[in-house]
This record gives sequence, C-alpha cells and structure tokens, in this order.
Amino acid sequence: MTRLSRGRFITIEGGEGAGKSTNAEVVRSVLERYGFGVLATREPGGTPLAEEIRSVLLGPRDEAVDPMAETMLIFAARAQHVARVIEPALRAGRWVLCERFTDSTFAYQAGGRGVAAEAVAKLAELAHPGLWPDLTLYLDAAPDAAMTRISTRSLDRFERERRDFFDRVREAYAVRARERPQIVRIDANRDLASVQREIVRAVEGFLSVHGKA
Ligand code: Z5A
Repeated sequence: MTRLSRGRFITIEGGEGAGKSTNAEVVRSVLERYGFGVLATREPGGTPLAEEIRSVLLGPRDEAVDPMAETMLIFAARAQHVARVIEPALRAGRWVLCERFTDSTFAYQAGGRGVAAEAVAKLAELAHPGLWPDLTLYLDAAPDAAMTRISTRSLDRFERERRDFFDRVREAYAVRARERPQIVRIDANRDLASVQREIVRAVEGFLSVHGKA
C-alpha cells in the first residue's frame, strides 16, 4: 500500500440528490486502485455522538429551529468528528473521503438560512483549526431535477424546505466554488456515466500532483 506521511482530505459536496453517496464509491475505488487506504465518512455524523446530533438536526420538529442554534449543533458534531475520526486518520497516513463538510455550512446555514458567513468562518476555525479539504468535488445539480431523484423516500427537515431555499444554497455553493481553487465543480445534471467519467478525471488529476509522499 502507498504510504504518505499525512493522508489527504477529500470532500464531496452538493445539494440533495446530486449523487454524493453514489459517487463517493467511485472516488474510493479510484483511490484504492492507486494504493491509498481510504476512510469514508459523512457529515453531519461520522461518530456515535455526531450521528446523534445528526438525528436531532434532521428529524421533524414543531419548534422552529434558530439558524445559529442549527449552525452550532453542526459544528459541535464536526468538532467531534474531526477530533476523533478525521485528524487521527490523516495523521496515520489514511485518505479521508467525507460526504459534506464546512462548505455545506457556508451553503446551507449562510446561504440558505442567512447566518453571517463570518460567523461560519469563525466557528470553522474553532472546530477544525487549520484543517480544510485538499480537494472538494462539488456536484452541481439543478434542485428540481435532483429532488425528483429522491422523490420516493421520506423527506428530512431540510428536504422539506421551499424551492427558494435550495436556490440560495446553490448560489452560495457557486460563490464558494469561485473563491476556492480546491473546489472542482462537476456538472451533475448529466447522466451518471458522464458524471463518473469526469469525477475519475478530476481525482486522477489531483493524484498526479498531490498523490506523492
Ligand atoms: N447539512 C447542513 O445544512 N449543513 C451542513 O453543514 C451539513 C449538512 C454537513 C443531510 O445531509 C442534510 O444536512 C442536508 C444538508 C444538511 N440536507 N438536505 N436536504 P445528507 O448529505 O445526509 O443528505 P442529502 O444531501 O439529502 O443526501 P442524499 O439525498 O442522499 O443525496 P446524494 O448522496 O447527493 O444522492 P445519492 O444518494 O447518491 O443519489 C440519489 C439518487 O439519485 C440515487 O438513486 C442515485 O442513483 C441517483 N443519481 C445520482 N446521480 C445521478 C445522475 N447523474 N443521473 C441520474 N440519477 C442519479
């Protein structure tokens, strides 16, 4: 197995139904083919405590959830996930592949809910000082088409939001993708085979530069 002094941190981002879970498998198989040990995980979640916070966040509730309370719960889960799972794996030389990370918070809580982006940035610095993804694959899909893909399952508290919420989330992702060179936008409106070919190209391109010790 190829060993690096420190592993790399790869995230997959995008709206609901964009194909994050489906394509995480593709990314994992490329990395493993090149000999890297991969830890696949997700947010919110990834540890028993963080998964409990996920249930609190996603479950339906009668009480309106304050956007800052929601943001702080997400960062509480993230701090635990980073400290107990992500950082130890990276230090051990494993590559961490995570569905969603702080770019989701910029998109959903800042873009979607209106929390100040500066507040999100400050909490990020407290929850994961100095840790940012080395590569982010942003699967950009139009909300209506993506929601159709998941229309047969029961919807969580976020998926019940109105259309304009998802438009704001998508716009915030677009801004973030323009600002951060680590984010590679993939057009996820296309058929799965085309999306996957582009993902393989993006990961192999990253490996050609960052895949050496
Ligand atoms: N959230 C937040 O607000 N702030 C944060 O900081 C974080 C999260 C970290 C749960 O996330 C919620 O948490 C999320 C935002 C909030 N809310 N929402 N809504 P999640 O990641 O667990 O939930 P999700 O985004 O809803 O995941 P998902 O619906 O499972 O989407 P996905 O993983 O991107 O899609 P998929 O399961 O891979 O694919 C869905 C279906 O589409 C499946 O049948 C595929 O075969 C099909 N598919 C995928 N790609 C294609 C293409 N290209 N063509 C045709 N069909 C396709």
